[in-house]
Amino acid sequence: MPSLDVCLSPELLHLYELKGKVVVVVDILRATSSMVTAFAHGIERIVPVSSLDDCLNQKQEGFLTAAERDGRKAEGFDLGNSPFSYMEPHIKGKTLIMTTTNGTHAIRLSMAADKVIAGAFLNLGSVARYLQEEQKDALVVCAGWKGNFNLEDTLFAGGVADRLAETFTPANDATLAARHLYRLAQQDKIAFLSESSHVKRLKNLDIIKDIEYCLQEDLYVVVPVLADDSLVVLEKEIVN
Ligand code: 3SL
Repeated sequence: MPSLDVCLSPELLHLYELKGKVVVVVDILRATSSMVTAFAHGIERIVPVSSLDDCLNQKQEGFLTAAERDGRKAEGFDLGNSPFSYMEPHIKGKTLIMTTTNGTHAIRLSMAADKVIAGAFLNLGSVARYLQEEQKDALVVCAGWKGNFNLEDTLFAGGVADRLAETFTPANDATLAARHLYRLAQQDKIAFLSESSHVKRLKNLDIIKDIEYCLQEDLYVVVPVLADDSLVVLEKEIVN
């Protein structure tokens, strides 16, 4: 039986072997939720980059760009990191260059894995199906916040563990803990996360609707997969 492991922060990634594994990168609030939303609404390709400068250079080449720092849209870019801005018809068929505080960085750090996919509650079922079909050891990499643990990414890791409980072996205590937390939170994630750091941070920016949206499960059938340096989708149902 393949194993399912959880890396609770990108700072711990040096402890994990990525080769031979499928990595699921998650940044529930909000990078990977926005990516999944963008693909579900027809974006063609997302190139995750680490720095604002890299993103700006691509803007000068004519690409659509998105940049977020500390929860806010960075000045001079087309889009920020609200999933609602990825529901607009004008994104269809476009390539997006994207940089966020933690999410895009975590994707770039995971590139040594056999496969890298982007996960969110919005595509939890698709992620679980993908891992099931791959039948390889899997690792959920939680983007966290500036190297710190966060609760919402851990809950997602627990959701993956819960969906795959019959077919994957938990690799260690992080997987077990994540699943326990997910089962505690499952009925009301919003209440469970009400005291969490990033929820408080985003509430201060008055974006509660983003939080509520990102905590919904199985809204989309989409699996964003890294191919070279870009995310593209394998499975998708475009929302009209
Ligand atoms: O850190 C990130 O990558 C972002 O998702 C953070 S925020 O939700 O846009 O504040």
